[in-house]
Amino acid sequence: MRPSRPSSGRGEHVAAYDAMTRIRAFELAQTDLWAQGLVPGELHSSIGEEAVVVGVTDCLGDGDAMALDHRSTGPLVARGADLTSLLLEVVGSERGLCGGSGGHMHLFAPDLLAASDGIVGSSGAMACGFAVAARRLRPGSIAVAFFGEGAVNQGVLLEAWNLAVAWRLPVVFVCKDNGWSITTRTRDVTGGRLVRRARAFGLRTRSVAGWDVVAVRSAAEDLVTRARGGGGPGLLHARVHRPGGHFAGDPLLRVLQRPRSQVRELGPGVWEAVTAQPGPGLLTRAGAGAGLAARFVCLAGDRARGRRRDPLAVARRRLDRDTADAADARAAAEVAAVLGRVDEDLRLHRVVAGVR
Ligand SMILES: Cc1ncc(C[n+]2csc(CCOP(=O)(O)OP(=O)(O)O)c2C)c(N)n1
Ligand SMILES: [Mg+2]
Repeated sequence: MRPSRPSSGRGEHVAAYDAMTRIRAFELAQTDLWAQGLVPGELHSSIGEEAVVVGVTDCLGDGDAMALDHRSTGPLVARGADLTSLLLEVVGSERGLCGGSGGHMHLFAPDLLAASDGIVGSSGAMACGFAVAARRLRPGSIAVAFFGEGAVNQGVLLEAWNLAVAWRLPVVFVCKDNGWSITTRTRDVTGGRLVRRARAFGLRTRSVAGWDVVAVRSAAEDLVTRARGGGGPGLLHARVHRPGGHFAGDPLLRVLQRPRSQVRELGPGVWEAVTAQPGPGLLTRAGAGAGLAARFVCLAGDRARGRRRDPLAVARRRLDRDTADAADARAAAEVAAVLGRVDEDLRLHRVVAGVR
């Protein structure tokens, strides 16, 4: 996939790449901590969504608000949240952004007008709230809502779309569509077309390849400018590929990546479930098995296509290698320094997790 024709100057390409590689470095660091057992609970990474995050947040200014979903660290990094306090929050430290009570899914940064929530679809309603407040307190400001495509089947999001149109709220809804809702293919549980559904509500819509930051930025700018000027809300639909799957340790990916060990581990349980009596008939069981197999075929296809959909690789093609390498090195150094600062807080975690 070739990047679309750059609509901006070289400086902007460098700045966008800088922002994306910072997010990637931060996300990789927290994924690594999770793998060491140092992050409590699940970890949903935004790796693969960097172009959407940067393309959209680039259009925001002071006074604009962000309502975020369960992949909220990327947008907060992009908007300038303090990385140390963010990482401390992710590991559950009292010194973290929310005193360690939120974790990575419930991050609040009042100074950035940003709030995240793990309830799928809730960011739409939160964004409407932010937009009503903006209209009264910060005229000319807008709110954006980030969510996955699975959220379009949540009533709360549809209510938010309706209210945003009825009240002409300054909101831009940003749907990051990876095609999956955990282990369910979203199209298997979705009637009609997502973008047409949004249009039926009266939202202005734009669809983009979410791995191309230039394309995302241009589409986002159109919707943001319109919303800011009182023209009404919009939906940005961005296709994305997330190589890490739903969350760190994604079971579907584990099976795909390490089939032998996983078959050994999961095989007996699956066999027991298939043969358990009483239960559904043979045909139903065979159908369920075929459905599972089809899901893996689909996932393997997604991953093959996904290799061309890495936002950083796409953005790199607009830069010379030295410039991109220098940006990667700056991001790695910044995140290494942050890791150094949280190290003290991780000592107890290491003892509990039994790692040195
Ligand atoms: C209301 C609600 N139902 C179910 C869940 C459990 N859940 C967490 S993430 C998720 C899938 C979301 O899929 P999508 O919206 O496409 O976002 P993605 O994870 O792909 O970014 C589900 C069902 C939840 N958090 N909230
Ligand atoms: Mg999804």
